[in-house]
This record gives sequence, structure tokens and C-alpha cells, in this order.
Amino acid sequence: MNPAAIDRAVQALRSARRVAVLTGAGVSAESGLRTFRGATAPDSPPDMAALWKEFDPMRLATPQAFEADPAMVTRWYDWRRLGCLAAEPNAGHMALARLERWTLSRDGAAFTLLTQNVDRLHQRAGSKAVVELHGSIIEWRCTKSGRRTLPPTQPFTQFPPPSQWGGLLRPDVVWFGEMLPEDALRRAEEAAGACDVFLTVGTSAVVWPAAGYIHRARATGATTIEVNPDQTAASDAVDIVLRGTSAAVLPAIVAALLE
Ligand code: BV8
Repeated sequence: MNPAAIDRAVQALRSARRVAVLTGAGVSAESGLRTFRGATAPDSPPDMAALWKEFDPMRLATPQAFEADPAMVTRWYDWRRLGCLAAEPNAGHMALARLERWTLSRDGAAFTLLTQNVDRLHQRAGSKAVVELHGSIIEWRCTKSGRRTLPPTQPFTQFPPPSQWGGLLRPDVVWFGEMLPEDALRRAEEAAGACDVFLTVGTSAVVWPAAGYIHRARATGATTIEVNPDQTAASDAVDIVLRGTSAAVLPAIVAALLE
């Protein structure tokens, strides 16, 4: 971890009033949840291979896939749902919740956490202003009524699970080819368009429109900071690159702010 880069990031946050954060699967890697594409935590076990290296997203994360084989898709998502429920927030999640509280303790401040993650670990860590760009795997919704439900913490016993409203239950996530929730798009646009600092953490920055918010923030003059152990599609566009894991870098930033 480059102390000079950390210091530049801390200075940028100290002089900021409006902070926006974008997170991806890498923030949950140190909670034991697999990422989709990029490397996982440096010393992670081999079975932590990226999901899209083992499973085909086009056969699992699209409406067409659900249409073609709802049993297989809901079985796969229930397996991931149970993994998310069993996971615990890590030091990176906790640091982001602490950063939100620190930011909002200052006059005229604003803080928004845009997440692509569907595991709800940010909320369990205490983050409040969370915008779920890609929905949530913890809640499922009826394909007929659109109503949402919080399934029990045990595995479903039937695939696809029937809904009490006459349809099937599907995970309340945004699949490829599906629109992001209107409200999420509005809040994300607002945050990226008005922030002084934009922190992108644990995302390969290849999925749109989420990745676009990094570039949007930069275009409106925000200082952009990337936290990631690896190079990403956004690394060349950001102002400050912090090459390290979120569970190490984020607590270091927060500790320096609280000094
Ligand atoms: C849409 C489902 C409108 C939930 C997911 C331009 C504009 C608009 C759309 C597009 C566009 N170009 C292409 C598109 C289409 C598509 C898209 O982006 N395709 C990509 C692949 C090219 N976008 C869409 O379809 C979106 N919908 O735009 O609607 C529309 C409608 C119709 C027709 C056209 C447009 C919907 C996108 C959402 C898709 N749903 N998942 C689920 O199953 O979870 S995407 C999936 O990828 C997850 O949601 C995930 O969050 C997301 C992004 O992945 P990352 O989070 O970045 O994870 P990844 O593994 O890639 O990277 C992990 C990173 O962590 C790595 O960099 C690694 O180095 C790092 N890391 C590892 N360990 C650590 C770490 N970092 C820190 N600490 C560590 N310890």
C-alpha cells in the first residue's frame, strides 16, 4: 500500500463535502463471497475462483435464462443467497459505514454508497445511504404480481419456488439486459454528478451503466480514487490509485481521517 497515495486520498476526503462511493464484488471477497471476473483476495482458497469463470452468466443472469430454465436459475441463486446470508461484513464494509458517519458529521455534507453487490453486507455493516444498483439476492419477487418477499433463511424446497401470489419467485436482482431500478438510476446520477470525491472500490468497472458513474464524477470535476489489488477498466481514468484490498486500504484511510 503506497503511503503517499493514501495520504493524497485522505487529503481529498478531508476537503470534500459531498462523497460518493461505488462498490463491487471485491468488497465482499474478504467476507468469503466469490467475485465474478477479477482476482479474489490475494491468499484466497482455490475454490474462490471467479463465478463467471465457472458459470456462464448468459445461462444464469439474464431474463432469457430464467425463461428457459427457471429451476436451474433459481437453484443457483438460492445457493448464492444462502452464501450471502452466512457471510459476515468485513473490515472494508465496516470502514465504509464509518466513513459515512465521519463525512456526515461535517456541515453541508452528503454521502451516497452506490453498490453493485446484492448481498446486503453494507447494510449489515451499518451503512445507511445505500443504493442497490443491481437489486438484492436477499429479497425475491413474484413474477406475476411484482410483490417482494423475504424468503426464510433455509433453502427453498421447490425449484422454481412458487409465489403466494400465483406466479414464481425470482431473485430481486437486475439481470443483464434488464433496466436498473428507476430510483437507483436517479440517486446514482445525482450523487455522481454532484460529488467532490468519488471512491470506486472492488469493481472491475466493466458493467454498465454502473461503471459509467466513475467517468461521470470525473467529468464533473470530482477527485476519483480507486481501491483495488488489480488494474481495472477504470484505473487509467482515476486520479488516485490505491493498489490493495478493501479490507486493508479502507480502514487505513478511515484511521488517518480520525487521527
Ligand atoms: C442495462 C446480476 C439497460 C446480479 C449483474 C452500456 C450502457 C448500458 C448497458 C450496457 C452498456 N454496455 C453493455 C451493456 C449491457 C450490460 C453490460 O454492462 N455488459 C457488460 C458485461 C459489458 N449491462 C446491462 O445489461 C445492465 N442493464 O444496462 O439496462 C439496457 C436494457 C436493455 C438493453 C440494453 C441496455 C445490467 C447490468 C447488471 C447485470 N447484473 N449481476 C447478480 O447475479 O449478482 S452484473 C454482475 O457484475 C454483478 O452485479 C456485479 O456486481 C457486477 C459488476 O462486477 P464487479 O462487482 O465489478 O465484480 P468483478 O468480479 O467483475 O470484479 C471484482 C473486482 O474486485 C476485481 O477488479 C478484483 O480485482 C477486485 N477485488 C478482488 N478482491 C478484492 C478486490 N477489491 C478489493 N478488495 C479485495 N479483497
